[in-house]
Amino acid sequence: MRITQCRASGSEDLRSFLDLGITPLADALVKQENLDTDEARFPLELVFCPDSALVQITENVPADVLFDENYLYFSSFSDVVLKHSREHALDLIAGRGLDDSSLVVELASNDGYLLKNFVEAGIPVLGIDPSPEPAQAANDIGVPTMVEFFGDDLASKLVADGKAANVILANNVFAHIPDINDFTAGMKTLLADGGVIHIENPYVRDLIEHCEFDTIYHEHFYYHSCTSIDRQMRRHGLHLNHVEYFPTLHGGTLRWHCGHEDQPSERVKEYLAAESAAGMDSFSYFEAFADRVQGVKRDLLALLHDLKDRGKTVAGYGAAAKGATLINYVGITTDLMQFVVDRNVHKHGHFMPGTHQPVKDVSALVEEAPDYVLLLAWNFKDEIMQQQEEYLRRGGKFIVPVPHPEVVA
Ligand code: DWN
Repeated sequence: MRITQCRASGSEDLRSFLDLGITPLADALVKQENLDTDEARFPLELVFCPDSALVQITENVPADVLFDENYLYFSSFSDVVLKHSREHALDLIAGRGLDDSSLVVELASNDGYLLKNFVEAGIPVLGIDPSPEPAQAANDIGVPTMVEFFGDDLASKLVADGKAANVILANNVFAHIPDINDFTAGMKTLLADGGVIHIENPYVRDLIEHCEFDTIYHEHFYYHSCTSIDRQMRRHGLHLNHVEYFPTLHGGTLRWHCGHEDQPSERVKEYLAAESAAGMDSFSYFEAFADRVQGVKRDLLALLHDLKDRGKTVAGYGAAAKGATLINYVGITTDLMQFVVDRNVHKHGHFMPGTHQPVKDVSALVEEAPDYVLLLAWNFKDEIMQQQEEYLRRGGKFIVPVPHPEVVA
């Protein structure tokens, strides 16, 4: 269903600046028995709202379609993410003096990758996640997790049950919720006095400036800036008080610190001023993006066709959601890229959405020795290339697709 109003502000002044076509759901890997079944496809188009300063997709794909039992994303398959999460937890435990009287609640807690660090420190936690598979994996490792969608109703029930949160963690979820106002209201309700909310998401400035268009997919409803976060928090009596930047995480990630109090740090003020100076609160900042995206498509297709014409074989690394957007928008069919590998064993035996490359174990890179590997999970380039020293030693080469396609040995 196409929106006619901004999901955050309600404004009808939505300005389109990128259309990636009608694409399958990026995390909906296809099972063997469904290869001949039509996959659900939805328009993938970005609009900008001057009122909320929020970039968002136009399609509301139902959340229970996006995050059902086929949703196979497990955060624990990245050592970088696990290290980043542990450091985050330890900083919070020390910095906020958390103890056994505290409560840490994570919204979209996935497989317990983050909350497990608090459990190990004896700090009470509660995970909330709508996807049954990762939630079961979290419960299996002792991270109490509810299989629920979060919103203001659930927040009210938790508070009535004595579970106001001293810390609310919302990593890679504040982009994923169709009703951002109900979700934000829920955080306001759930947050104990003096508590802190940490929201972590890729930074829209990196998406634009590094042409990371493949990070656009239907489960990412929003693409946030400090300006959009600041305005969204104020809409619900919350405030953006601090921000941290992690340039290598998911292509560039910000962690926004929010709370009941209005105490912005100097860094928040600097980010808001820099975004205003760059024009990120106006449409002109975004309108030329489509031309650059089409340039990447053109150059990547030319590279892959040249390799095919020269009899070279190509595989993909990372059955990532971003990979699905890239191969479907660019049109990377199985004659250009024969298969994809991934460490996530839950994805093996499935096929990529739309183009149907088989997903294999990472060992296939050495066993089948493709001449080139397209880094679909380019955000983990260093971690992956370090793992694949044997493939590289044997002469294999990697291709990084964005910000512009290039072969890296
Ligand atoms: O918001 C989201 C982002 C944070 O992660 C989720 N909704 C969906 C997901 O997007 P993605 O699938 O593009 O994210 P990743 O984490 O870039 O996907 C990486 C893929 O690569 C995973 O399937 C795991 C795999 N992988 C691997 O095979 N070997 C990852 C690493 C680090 C590796 O060494």
